[in-house]
Amino acid sequence: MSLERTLALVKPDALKAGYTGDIIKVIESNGFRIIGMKLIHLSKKLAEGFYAVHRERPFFGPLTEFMQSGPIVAMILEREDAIRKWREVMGATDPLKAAEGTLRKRFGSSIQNNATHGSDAPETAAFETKYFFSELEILS
Ligand code: FUP
Repeated sequence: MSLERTLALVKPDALKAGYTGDIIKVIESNGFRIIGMKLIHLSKKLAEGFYAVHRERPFFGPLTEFMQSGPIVAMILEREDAIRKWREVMGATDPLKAAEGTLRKRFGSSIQNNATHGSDAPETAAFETKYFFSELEILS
């Protein structure tokens, strides 16, 4: 299987609580190569653009408000099967339903404040990595 890329975010709740280091440790120990990384504080508009697919959902307003409530860390992760593997490491969207030992179980506190983000398909990974990174910010 060839190398694949996915977008990972440390969301505002996890960064504020000081979990960034623990999350990066888990990323590295699971064989991902971090090929892009930055600290950003999203505006409401940028948070809305990122989650545009959820525009019609009832949680869109609170979710985008949360995503602009504080800084985040954005990363591009590379490994074989990166998209599926990163979602496995994160666990289910709702921390209450996430498996023991997963990041969302360990560091998330609600379905909205769930500590991390990961792309869910190759098309979304392509959109999301471009949303945060230009070519010259990505290691080859
Ligand atoms: P995931 O791919 O696991 O991040 O989950 P979704 O794409 O379904 O949802 C994206 C984000 O919307 C979640 F990370 C958190 C938020 N969300 C809510 O706030 N409430 C919900 O009921 C569902 C999702």
